[in-house]
Amino acid sequence: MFIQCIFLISSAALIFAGSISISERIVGGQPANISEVPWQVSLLERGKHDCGAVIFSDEIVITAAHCVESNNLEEYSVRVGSSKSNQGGQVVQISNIIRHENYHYIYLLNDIALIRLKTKLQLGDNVRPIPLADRAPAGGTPALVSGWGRIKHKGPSSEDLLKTTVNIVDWNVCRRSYGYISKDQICAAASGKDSCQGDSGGPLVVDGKLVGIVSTGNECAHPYFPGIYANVAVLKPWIENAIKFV
Ligand code: 4AZ
Repeated sequence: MFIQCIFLISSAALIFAGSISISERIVGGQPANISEVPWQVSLLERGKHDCGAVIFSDEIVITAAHCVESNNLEEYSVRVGSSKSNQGGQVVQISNIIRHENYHYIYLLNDIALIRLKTKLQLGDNVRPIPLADRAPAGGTPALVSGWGRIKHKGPSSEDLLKTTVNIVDWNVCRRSYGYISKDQICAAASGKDSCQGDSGGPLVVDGKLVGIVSTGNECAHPYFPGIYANVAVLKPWIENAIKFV
């Protein structure tokens, strides 16, 4: 009886501890000032934050293809230079979108798109392009991800910009988690920390270079499933070519 009691109490404690860690298993973010990640963009759909994006130059931003599936350019605009998703900074209309030709909307392969802005961004401390990575960092490398997405799976999103640090996951390890991922994808994870819905299209950064674009994943901060990002080093030739046409 005593043993059973101890067992019951300890398993209740385990369940309790488990539920705490689940409820804390959010993006695990801290507030960020836009000046810390001045390349961060909010992609607006009909005036409301829908996705992240990244400043490539004063007239081109990069986002996830799954963020711009509509061909109606009028639906989209971008907000730059603000830590808030719903106010401040510069809001600019867009004039063109190119999605990757081999974007696959179910598997989210080649989940990348370029957006040309109607008017040039005024660059400054809060509005800066970020260079593209030439190579994917090794597994274990810490990377910074930021955005206004959900603070946990199926949870609310944040009006204030959040950032968190995740570690690049070795490609083969990530492939084993999911069964299949593609070479144009790179994964990152950390306990209780992840990107989530609404962060898509936003930046994953190592050493001041863009290594990933938030793409997808199974839930958010799931212990067995890393976040999946478009692999910028692999997609760089596509980006550099598509810039000529967007
Ligand atoms: C999404 O649905 C999504 N944990 C984005 C990122 C992640 C999961 C889902 C990564 O847009």
